Amino acid sequence: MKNILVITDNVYLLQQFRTLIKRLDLNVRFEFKSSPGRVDNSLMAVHELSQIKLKEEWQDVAQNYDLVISIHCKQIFPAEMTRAVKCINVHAGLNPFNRGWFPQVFSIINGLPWGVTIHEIDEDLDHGDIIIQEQMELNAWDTSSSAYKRVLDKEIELIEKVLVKIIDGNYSTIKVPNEGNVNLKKDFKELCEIDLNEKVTMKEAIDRLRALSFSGYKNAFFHDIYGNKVYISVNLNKE
Ligand code: 0FX
Repeated sequence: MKNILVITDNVYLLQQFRTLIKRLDLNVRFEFKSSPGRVDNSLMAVHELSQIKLKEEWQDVAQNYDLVISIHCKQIFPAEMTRAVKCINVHAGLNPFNRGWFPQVFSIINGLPWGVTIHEIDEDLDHGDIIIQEQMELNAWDTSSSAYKRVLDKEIELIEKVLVKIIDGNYSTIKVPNEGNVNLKKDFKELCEIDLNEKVTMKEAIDRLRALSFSGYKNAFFHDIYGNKVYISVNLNKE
């Protein structure tokens, strides 16, 4: 029986994935782990998750598992590990466009295509050969939040399409057509600081603010003349 390690730092996706594999009733042993400090301790217990530090434990992983699936694992996979065991990434972006951090945020701003990609993991971020991908629409009324909600279910939909093939090693891939572009956490942080004197079009202003609007997070901010830090987010409503 094959041993598969699923590493995820996203509890919603973990639940959806567990529901899916129960329904598919696969003859496979799954283990679930998360990155240190990424999931609340109480949730770790509820979801029977244990932690893994890939930098320190990658050799054990390579020895003990036939396949590793990252479903929003925040750790970079060590290159040695990706060479020693097949590693697959489920990514909420359309490689090679806006690889890396929060793809929907950057796609709202730069207009590059967005969607879901499931790919083999190589040494570079969101880069390996593509197993399946699907472009998704970004509407003029989307915020980062509304787009993100849609993409999670699309990820599960695509996982369902290819999971058995991936487990059986019976899938084909396509090479990434070019290197595309990569955004890092620091690029997101830079976007958050709004310069009140910057001259932009209304479209650029609205796009920037909706790209940084995500319920539960304080992202975009400016400083008023007294030095107060003021957070800003927007709501958009289609008639
Ligand atoms: O797990 P994830 O959905 O995705 C991130 C990267 O974008 C992705 O490329 C990588 N494969 C994955 C392992 O990590 O990120 P998250 O759960 O931290 O955030 C989900 C959304 O929440 C994000 O798309 C935008 C929003 N958010 C999150 C943070 C932490 C904000 O708007 N502000 C924030 O400070």
